Amino acid sequence: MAAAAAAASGPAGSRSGDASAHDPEAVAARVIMEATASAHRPIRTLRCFLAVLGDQATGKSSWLSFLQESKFSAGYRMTSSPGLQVLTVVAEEEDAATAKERAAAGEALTRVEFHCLDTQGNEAFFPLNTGDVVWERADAVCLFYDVSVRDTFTSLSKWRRRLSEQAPAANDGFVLCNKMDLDDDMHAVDEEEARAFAEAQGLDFHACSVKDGTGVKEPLQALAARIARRFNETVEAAKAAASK
Ligand SMILES: Nc1nc2c(ncn2[C@@H]2O[C@H](COP(=O)(O)OP(=O)(O)OP(=O)(O)O)[C@@H](O)[C@H]2O)c(=O)[nH]1
Ligand SMILES: [Mg+2]
Repeated sequence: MAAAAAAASGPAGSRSGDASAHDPEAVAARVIMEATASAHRPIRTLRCFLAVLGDQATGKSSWLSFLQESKFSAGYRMTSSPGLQVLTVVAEEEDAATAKERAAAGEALTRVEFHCLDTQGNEAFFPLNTGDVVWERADAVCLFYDVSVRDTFTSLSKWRRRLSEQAPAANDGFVLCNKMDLDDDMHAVDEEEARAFAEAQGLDFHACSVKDGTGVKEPLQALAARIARRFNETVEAAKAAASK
């Protein structure tokens, strides 16, 4: 049965610049270890605070609702203050053979608990109070834009800067281009340009349509896999260092 062996004391998984990242005890302290209810494999849960940022009406809240409820609601209700939504994603392993090997060795399956901060795109609600705990805890960022409104893309540097000022550790994440269901002649941002921007920011690039459900889950799946991989590498490096 499930038994929490260590409560998480803070965000985990995506903080690559953290000096404690190579200290196995510090890493373990940030992880909720569970002797799992699953009959097959123990499950390790990592936690990541993800700030979802972007201009007004780009689809941030719709995306998070879709991930939670698997449905799209066409109405627009403006977000006026940040709200947290928790989504758990199992980190897929590199390939089926590796997964099988790890399962046979009794190694834990990793899942990432994303604490997603749905923010307000409307400038009327800025600046935030400094010391906003939720922003400061961000480990990763999702920069959202609407493919049919160029200004929402050009704003992304501003959103990144705004987050970096409050959460310098939020150096992982992705750019998410939304509303890909709209006709090509409405597309105001070239994908290559957006990919180059994401790369320059050290972020992944994904495109989706929350409206038709295309590409909606992939960004978090990819981020979860990266966080899990980094965690495993950190643990392996610590083990290797300890055995020297
Ligand atoms: N065509 C289309 N419309 C979408 C898509 N995703 C969201 N919308 C619509 O875009 C509008 C804004 O969506 P929201 O999710 O509220 O936008 P937001 O980014 O949370 O906006 P703020 O809370 O003001 O920052 C709504 O009318 C949605 O129905 C999509 O993939 N395609
Ligand atoms: Mg919103």
